[in-house]
Amino acid sequence: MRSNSISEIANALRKGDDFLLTTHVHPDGDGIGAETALALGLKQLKKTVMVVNSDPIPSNYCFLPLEGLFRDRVPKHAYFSCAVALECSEPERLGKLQETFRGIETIINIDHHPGNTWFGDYNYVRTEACAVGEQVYDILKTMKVRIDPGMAACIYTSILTDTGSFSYSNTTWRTHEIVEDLIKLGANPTDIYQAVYESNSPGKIQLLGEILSTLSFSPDKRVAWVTMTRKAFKDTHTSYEDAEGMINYARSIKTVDIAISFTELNSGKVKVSFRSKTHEQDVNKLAALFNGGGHTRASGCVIDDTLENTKKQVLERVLLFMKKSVK
Ligand SMILES: [Mn+2]
Repeated sequence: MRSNSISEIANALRKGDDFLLTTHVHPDGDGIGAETALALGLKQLKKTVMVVNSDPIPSNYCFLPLEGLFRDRVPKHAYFSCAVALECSEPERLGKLQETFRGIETIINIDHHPGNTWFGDYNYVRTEACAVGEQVYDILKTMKVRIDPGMAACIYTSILTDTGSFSYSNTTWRTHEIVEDLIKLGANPTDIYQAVYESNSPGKIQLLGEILSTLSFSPDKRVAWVTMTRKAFKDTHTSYEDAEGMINYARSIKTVDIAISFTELNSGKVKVSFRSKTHEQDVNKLAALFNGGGHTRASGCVIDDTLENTKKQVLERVLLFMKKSVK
């Protein structure tokens, strides 16, 4: 399968009239920034647009110009000629929206994950894009949309969050070239950084304390893991979204090559996230052992077992994996 060209995607978007946009379950900064920027761009082109996500938007992204675009769920008799999935590597990532997508004639799949399953009628998959927000920027430019300050803030947020504030290896000259343009177009780096990273609730920082107190290591200290129990969320009045990024504290330790977080979900299943420091430790392969996926340096899976059993089986496999990866 080949990715459609950017002009083919632009043409498909021009042809559509009634759009449904979404991103993956538990939406992150990239997905929210990308869907909002694209929705505003399509509105400028006089299209009818609705954005519906499977899960709520974390409060630190509510400063974005979301108003009038989002609905909590798809209205019963709503009609859409075209649906766009942003940052979804496979239909399962659509969550509650999966059913609605089945009934829509044209599906456009825009993503940068290497494991994308090409489920769209049109697929724009570019693994070299640092964020889906970068892909949306290119699409809007191709469609000659005027990027206003609100849209610039959305795309900036996508790129800021998906590059770890311009620190991950997906940060390139092109990232900075786009960001230069976004700042010229009205995105404010200080305001956006403060809204995204310095607007924490007291409970979120208490949750961080709870999570860090569970930090554990392999004997050689190359693997570190944290555990997030349902009790920790309950005690601090926080939710799953508040734990986003906390795994990075484990990865930030000098000796650590692979960081893992185990999160007890409300469903009783356990979400396992993997982060690695270098491309030499391909955690996408690790997640694939448990029917998950993602990127080389960030991946995850969900395991239907108790927290204790999940930790035991995952840690056993990870330690084996580390042995194999020693040259
Ligand atoms: Mn992304």
